Amino acid sequence: MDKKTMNTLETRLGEEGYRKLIRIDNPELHQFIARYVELCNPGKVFVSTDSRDDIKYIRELAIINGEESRLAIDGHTVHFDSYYDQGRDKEHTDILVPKGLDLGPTIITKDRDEGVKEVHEILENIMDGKELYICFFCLGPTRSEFSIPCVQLTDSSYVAHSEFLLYRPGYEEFVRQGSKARFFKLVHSQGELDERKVCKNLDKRRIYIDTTDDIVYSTNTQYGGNTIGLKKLAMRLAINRGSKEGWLTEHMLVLGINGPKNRVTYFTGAFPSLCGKTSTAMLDGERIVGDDIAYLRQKDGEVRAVNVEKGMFGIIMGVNSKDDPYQWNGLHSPGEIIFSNVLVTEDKHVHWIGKDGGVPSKGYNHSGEWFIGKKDEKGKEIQCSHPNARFTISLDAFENLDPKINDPSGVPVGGIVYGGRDSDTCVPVEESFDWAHGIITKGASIESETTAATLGKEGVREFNPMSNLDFLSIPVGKYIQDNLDFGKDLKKPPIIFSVNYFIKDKEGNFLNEKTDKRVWYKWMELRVHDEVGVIETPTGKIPRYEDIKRLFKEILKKDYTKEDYGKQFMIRIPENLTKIDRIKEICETKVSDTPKKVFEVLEEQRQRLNKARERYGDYITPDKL
Ligand code: SPV
Ligand code: MN
Repeated sequence: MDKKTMNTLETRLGEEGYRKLIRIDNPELHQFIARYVELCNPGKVFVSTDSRDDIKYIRELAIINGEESRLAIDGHTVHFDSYYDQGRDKEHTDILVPKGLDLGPTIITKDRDEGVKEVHEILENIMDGKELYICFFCLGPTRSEFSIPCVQLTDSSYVAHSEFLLYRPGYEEFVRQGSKARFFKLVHSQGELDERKVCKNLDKRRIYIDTTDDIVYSTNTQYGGNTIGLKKLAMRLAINRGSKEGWLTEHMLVLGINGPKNRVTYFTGAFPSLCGKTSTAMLDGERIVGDDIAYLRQKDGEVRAVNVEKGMFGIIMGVNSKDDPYQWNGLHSPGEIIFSNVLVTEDKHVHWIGKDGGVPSKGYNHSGEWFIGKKDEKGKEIQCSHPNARFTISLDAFENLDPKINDPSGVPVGGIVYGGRDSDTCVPVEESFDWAHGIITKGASIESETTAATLGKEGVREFNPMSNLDFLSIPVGKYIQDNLDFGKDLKKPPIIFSVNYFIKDKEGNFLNEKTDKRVWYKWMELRVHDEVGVIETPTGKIPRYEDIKRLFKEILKKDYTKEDYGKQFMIRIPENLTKIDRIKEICETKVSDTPKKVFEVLEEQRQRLNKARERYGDYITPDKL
């Protein structure tokens, strides 16, 4: 270690902190920490190892600092973000690019030199008089080829506490990897807080991702999606790294489906935020591995996936005892949970939109003191909780956790599922013809109506390839090509499916119940093993009525009628054709370097749709095919 670095660390970290840090033999890490300690200038520094005591220290500070408050159930706490800091701030989230690098029009970028300069100015002395927490984590299981060590610097005990719930501790992994560690660096400061302990300087909210140096900066924000560095921020770094090395970082759940004869078949699934991803990962009777981010690698001719995380930052809106039994139980048991932006009642219980029981008439929420009918500055009625209110919990709180969660070699992937918020085009479940058809017409063609997970207007149909658009740090065309290439040279590629939980009839009524998805996954499980037949349509392969009817009876104890099947699985030719037009136009105008294969596969699909239309008309029920 050079003298200057050593000097800084010795004086600023204190004896114990210094001793903990130098157990990690990595000069780049030491320099990085010294640099940001000097810049942010905290009053105090705490270096955390993986020990229980260190983690407990941070957890307790979150209460003492007022970033979290205790609730009635043991271990439960609540945290609030500013009323205007309730979702990912896409507008101020930029990939920093060196001069000459163009990521295309759909990815927000900023000149790297300018961005670093700006954020360094914001960070200067930002931690004056505060405590800085230096924490180490590992993305993916430890001792694995998937492992990516990360160091997080933050002055928010809430952020650090959340990360200990969500990620595997990584101090020992850093010690093990020493100077070989190719680690990610995350710098966060919430900046000044007001008396409610929420960010004051939202005008200086910045989230900058520097893929050249593997550093992420986040300032003047608390909302988890903007601050929990290991989540969507490190994800951008991992996408960039994986693209260079031939593996994938996906916005995907990982789920084990129990098949016949005690067989478990693993699926990954990509859905835009607030489109049923967590409730799919928590499917009744199945096994969760992960609910948000997965790394996928090829190994011996098959695809293996890991959950990058070990906890859940889940959406709480709509969680109820009937549809979400595991979450319901987890959220009502003692143990560590951070609720955010929910309603807290006088007796320190929490309530949220869509919870069982009536809405309390008053309480405290992200808007401060709250009562039914309260309106915000713009005259908009404030609901009891924010639609993007969340809970942070470790997955081991759930009885349906798959024992393979920490397997260093991941789980084998039998199927990949893509879905979006689509009210009028795709059938509830459909298999693709092959890898390229699946990647292009199912994954790359996801369109979804926007939700409260991001700041801005809701309900606008947006192009969102693999549900990953918000997190891409490489050109979209390159990303699609990487996905196409990933399926080559596999002995038996995973089967690619699409699902649509949001299909409606002409009158605007949902055609399915939330629980119907249990049947779709059991059907896909059988398809992976080629144990049920299909009906070919112009857009893919759909279930036969008799198989689905049997599964509805077995799993949901429901009589599934031919009429429902006909409505749900009707092929909607006009909507599918206009979707192709939209995707094609976006790929021509907004995506740089779209692979040629995309246009070929879309064109083939168009021809199949046109042919079917000539023969059967615009709306085709499966019995005609
Ligand atoms: C999402 O919005 O997709 C999330 C939560 O999983 S966030 O951390 O905001 O990304
Ligand atoms: Mn997500």
